[in-house]
Amino acid sequence: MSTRAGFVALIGEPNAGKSTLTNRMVGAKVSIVTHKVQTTRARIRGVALEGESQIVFVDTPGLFRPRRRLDRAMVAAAWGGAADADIIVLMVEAHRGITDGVETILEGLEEIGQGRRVALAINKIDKVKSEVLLALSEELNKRYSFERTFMISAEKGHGAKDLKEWLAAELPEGPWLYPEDQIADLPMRMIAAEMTREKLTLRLHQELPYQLTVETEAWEERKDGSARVDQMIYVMRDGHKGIVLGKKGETIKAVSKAAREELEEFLGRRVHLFLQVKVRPNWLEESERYSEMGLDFKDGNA
Ligand SMILES: Nc1nc2c(ncn2[C@@H]2O[C@H](COP(=O)(O)OP(=O)(O)OP(=O)(O)O)[C@@H](O)[C@H]2O)c(=O)[nH]1
Ligand SMILES: [Mg+2]
Repeated sequence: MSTRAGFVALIGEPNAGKSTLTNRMVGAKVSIVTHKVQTTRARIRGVALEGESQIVFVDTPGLFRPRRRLDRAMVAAAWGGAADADIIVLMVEAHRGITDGVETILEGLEEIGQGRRVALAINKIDKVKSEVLLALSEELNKRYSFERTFMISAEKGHGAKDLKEWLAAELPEGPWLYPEDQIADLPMRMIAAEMTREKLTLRLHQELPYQLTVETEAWEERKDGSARVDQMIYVMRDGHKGIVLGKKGETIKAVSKAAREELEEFLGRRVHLFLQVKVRPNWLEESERYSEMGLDFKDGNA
């Protein structure tokens, strides 16, 4: 039997459920998920197996109208992910339908989709009635000629198997791209930083998550089998530092505990996690911050 392998880029508006679907397909949490928009900042590759096929899911940042440098770098990373993929899957939220944002993505697909295979996945079908779904599917297929349409719930799992089997059968024949047991293509220190950023995002109010970034500064393997991990949280203002720390350090303590527990589960061993907060008013304009995130600083040029 011959093997198949290739890249499947998941694109869509912020919050469409791209990371949720990536994790479901991989069967492990490789990409962070929150209820807030613009959670994913760079391309995260998650590796899934289906029969003789290895499907490399490329989870991308949401596509939106970029205003700041970070926005532009994120959007460039998302379209870049689509351009490099064997198959593009556009994810649209069932209950939101064809928003202005979706319209803009459809326009972008006219160019990026040329000569590429593009499928549609209407997500969050658990939130709407079937009549709504059929009408939305028809309307979207009028606007763009998708090769296939899937109705899914990335969170609950409906339709995910169908989509996975289809992708597995459609990828090009060829040897697998990663070892059989690899589930993500992202350095462990970056995965660990993302876990902390997720916990921070879940705890802090709306605007702040965008204003911070997390970097793993040191990773030390200890003789007893545990790891010591030191991370820096960069914020832009003094006031933000206070918010991240919380009253009597309560917030950062809770974040640290939650992130450590997740990291321990992922690694299957003990972790000592140390978090620090630094005010860095200009971090959004520092190229080193972008390379740490896995983004190209130059992509953010206006
Ligand atoms: N009800 C429902 N919620 C979902 C489903 N899929 C994802 N969600 C929720 O939608 C929110 C956003 O999910 P993410 O996976 O982070 O979305 P994303 O597209 O990666 O978002 P960005 O990284 O910001 O671009 C989270 O609260 C998920 O739990 C679904 O099928 N049904
Ligand atoms: Mg995401």
